[in-house]
Formats: sequence, structure tokens, C-alpha cells
Amino acid sequence: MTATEYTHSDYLIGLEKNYGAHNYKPIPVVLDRGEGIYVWDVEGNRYFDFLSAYSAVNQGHCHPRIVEALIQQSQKLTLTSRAFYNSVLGECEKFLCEYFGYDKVLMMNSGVEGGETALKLTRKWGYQVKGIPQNQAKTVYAAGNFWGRTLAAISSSTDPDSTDDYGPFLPGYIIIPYNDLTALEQIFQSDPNIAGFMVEPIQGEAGVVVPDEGYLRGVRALCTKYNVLFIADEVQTGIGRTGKRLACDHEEVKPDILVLGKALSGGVYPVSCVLANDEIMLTIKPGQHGSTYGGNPLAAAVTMAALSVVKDEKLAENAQYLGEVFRERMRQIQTKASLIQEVRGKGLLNAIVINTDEESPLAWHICLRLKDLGLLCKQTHGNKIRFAPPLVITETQLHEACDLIEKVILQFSV
Ligand code: IF1
Repeated sequence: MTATEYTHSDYLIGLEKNYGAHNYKPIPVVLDRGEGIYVWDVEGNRYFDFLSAYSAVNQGHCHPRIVEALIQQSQKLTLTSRAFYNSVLGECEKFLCEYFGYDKVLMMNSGVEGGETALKLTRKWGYQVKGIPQNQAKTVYAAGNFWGRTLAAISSSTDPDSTDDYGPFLPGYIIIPYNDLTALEQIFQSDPNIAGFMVEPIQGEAGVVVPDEGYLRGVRALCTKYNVLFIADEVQTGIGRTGKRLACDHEEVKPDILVLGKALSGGVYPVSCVLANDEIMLTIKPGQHGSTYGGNPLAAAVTMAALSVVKDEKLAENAQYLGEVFRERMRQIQTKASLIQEVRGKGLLNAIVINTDEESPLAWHICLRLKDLGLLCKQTHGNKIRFAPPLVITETQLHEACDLIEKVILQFSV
């Protein structure tokens, strides 16, 4: 490699290779700035961001209203621990409960901590309310699920990349097929000690797998019938991403426990939360769960700003409309290129399935070529390419991005 070819990006990639754990294989681009739907690399090249940090940047990069809330609070009070009250948390808790319609909320930091909190609440409720014998509580998950990287989370995973060489796993877990109400009812009928069923309304990591219309209504009905908590993991699908406030809103179902993360803070700060009504939430007593940073004033201030932006700028409505536009564009490309096996998604959480097996590197190469043309995205599970731009994207910008996707797909189709 000659000196002229050795860029600053190469240098920075080298630093990460030499000093960072190798737990990711990133697309080779080094991002330095973000604004709205765009990011720039260290050489100043601009890209459409069609991953949105896995739906954490629904409001667009560095949204001024959210950044302002971060700046103002960060110059006043950032962290007190929950050993004391603080002047922002109560306002945020009220805001969240009214926004999503629950009695109470428990604030954490990462999405997986939200999932763990939901699982602990479910077990507490199982023993204290449902009357399950001690240490017999079971929780059910759908094959293909992804809710984080902790041992509790990967204990429910069916993906070897998440589980290999990490055993032993948490007991009390039952895995059933996704989008299968018969299997769900059968397992509920077979075991009286089931406390909860945690499920993504759309499976993100599995490749944007959208269940049949009516699946969520069926889950709600069966959980009610068999006195099992319906836990919705909306860490990726929530907060406007699928064209509604929550993905569950498409079927007008209300989960017993709602887990949120990612875009809860618009990408400026790690915030997650769990919402539930008193019968469930009050099973955890003082000192029985918590976190150093959970519910800190900075997180609380940023969360209220980030959710206000989603509501005031009608981002869910925009996602609903432009999602239809996007999928129609992808279907038009599909008519010219058999390379696209399937187009699927809801709102601005979409994916195309490339007609190769999961081992083929083709999807990765399509992502690399899209990067060269100025659009960043990432394949998931081999042959699915997820497209998830910030929800602030305009119709004109969306068509510009679709033109690039079309160009690359056709290039790989000859
Ligand atoms: C990585 C995946 C996406 C999530 C759902 C909980 C969590 C996630 C539905 C946990 C997190 C992130 C994790 C991140 C990449 C990304 C991801 F590819 F890993 F699976 F989005 F699909 N529930 N998803 O999607 O939230 O603890 O990360 O805040 O681990 O590489 P977290």
C-alpha cells in the first residue's frame, strides 16, 4: 500500500484492530460526524445512514432539540444514584407512563437490561401473584429472538453465534417457533408454571421477520386466557420505527410488560425502560433491583426531549407513509432483478432477502458497493439486508437512496 493510499480511515481502523476487541466486523468506513439522515467519514465523504444504529437514531443524528436537552442537563446535574431523589426523574416517569399508558416505569440503561428487568418482574409476579412454586417459573421465547448479549439473553437464543461456548445457560426457558399461535397455546396448556412470553412484534436481528396479521392479537388473547404475561420487546420496533408509536399498536394490543430502549434517547445516551401496571411493577420492593445509572437526571432529560421530537415531528406517521413508498420501490427493482427474493417490513424497518443461502458473501458485497456509492447499511443473518433510515427522512431523500439501491442491485444482477 503506497503512502498516498494510506488514509486517516486506514490509520483509525488499524487502531481499533490493534487495541480493540475483535467482537465486530464493521463495514470499512470510519464515521466522524452525523446530522439528520446523513453521516460523514473522516475523509469528508457523506453517506445516507440506512441503519440508524439499529433503530437508535430514529430522530436523526444529533437532533438539536435532544442535544440541547443533553447539554443543559449535563451542565447542571448528571448522576446522583437512586440513593437520593432527583429533580428530573419523576417528571420523566410521569411523561413515559402517560405517553405509553401504564401505571409505572422502571428506568435502566441498555436494552438488554430492560429485558432482564422484564424477566425479573415476570418471575416475581409468577411467584407472588400467579402462585407458581418457588424456582419453578418458566418463560417462553420465540426461535430467532434477539434481546441482547447477557447470559440471560443468550440463554433464549437459537443463534450459534450468540450461544457457542458461552454455556451453561439460565434454566426455566422454553423456545417455540415464532409466528405460531398453535405452538404457543400448546405450551401454555402443557405447563401451569409459565409466567411470561417475551416476543418481538417484528424480529429485527432475525432479518426483519414480520409475523402474520393477527399474530399479536392471538398472543394477547392466549396470554390473557392462560394468565401468562405478554412481554413485548419493542427495543428495536418501538418509538415510531414501524409506522406507529409501538409495533403493537398496529394490532391495537397492549402488552403486560413493555420493554423500550435505543431511540428512547435518540442515540445521544443509553436509556432503556420497562413499563407495567402496579400488579406487576410493585412486586419488586426497595433494594430488590436497580442500577447505578438507571434513571439518572441526564437520561431522564434526554428521554423526554427524544420522545417529544417523535410526537411533535410526527415521525411515526412519516415512517408509515415512506415505508410504503420504500417497499414499492424495492418491489419495482424486484421485477427487474431476481436477486431480490423477498421484500418485507413495516414502516421504515425493512429488509430485502437476497436469493442466496445464508453463507453466501453476496449481501456483504452489496453493502460494500452501496457504501462506495454513499449509502450505509448492513446485512443480517447472511442474506438479508436491513434498511432502516432515520424517521426524519423526506420522500425526495428516500427516492435518492432507492436510486442507489436499484443501481447496485442491477449491477449485481447482470
Ligand atoms: C449488538 C443485533 C439489532 C434488540 C432487541 C434488545 C436489544 C436489541 C429487539 C438489546 C439490540 C442491537 C445490539 C447490537 C446490534 C443490534 C442488533 F444485530 F445485535 F441484533 F438491532 F438487531 N431487543 N440490538 O435489537 O439492546 O442491550 O444492545 O441496548 O449487540 O451488536 P442493547
